[in-house]
Amino acid sequence: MYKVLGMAASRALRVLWMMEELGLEYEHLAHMPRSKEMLDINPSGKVPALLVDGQVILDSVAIMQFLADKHDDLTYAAGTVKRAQQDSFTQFINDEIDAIIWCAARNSFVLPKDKRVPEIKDTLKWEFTRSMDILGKRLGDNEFLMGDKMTVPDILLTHCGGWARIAGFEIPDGPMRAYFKRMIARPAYLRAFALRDAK
Ligand SMILES: N[C@@H](CCC(=O)N[C@@H](CS)C(=O)NCC(=O)O)C(=O)O
Repeated sequence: MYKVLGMAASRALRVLWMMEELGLEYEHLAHMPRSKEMLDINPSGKVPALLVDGQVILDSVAIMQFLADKHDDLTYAAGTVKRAQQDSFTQFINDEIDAIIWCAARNSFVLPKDKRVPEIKDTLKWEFTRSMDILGKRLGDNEFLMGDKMTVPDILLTHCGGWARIAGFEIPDGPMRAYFKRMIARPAYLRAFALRDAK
């Protein structure tokens, strides 16, 4: 059985949501970042990690894409143009959304106090709005980023949207706000989100 390591109030939520969308059996071990359990399998101590067949996979996007490929769902097949377009969303979201919110978090509470540059947050908010605008244009009238089919970057982006709101970033009114509202109403998301309260 799959084991998902990492507390749900973290990027582990992406993996838990993926498990729920795919209807997979898994065990959730809600370890904290930098806990002994995480440091034992990941020198950075970061979450999430997936244990499968006695092997460790690190990084939420690698885990999500592995599960999608393995179970042939929520993805286009490798080597197709559609898959390249799907991956282009994944890369954009990692570069232009996740990286921005993560930079804000690092400069708020992750880095040692004397290494933080709190003034950077205004620039990050400006960049975030610009990224949302670009994604809104790419989304257009589609239900999902890739059109009618939900894929890995939808989970990545929706997770980032919730994280951004908690971190004080404004989701501009318009297509992206409506998209996030639709996505977080999905039963699989709600089941994964409820794991945030689990011990
Ligand atoms: N790119 C990695 C980032 C993992 C990451 O930074 N996780 C955070 C929690 S969401 C963490 O463990 N932070 C602890 C630290 O930076 O020391 C992924 O997507 O899994």
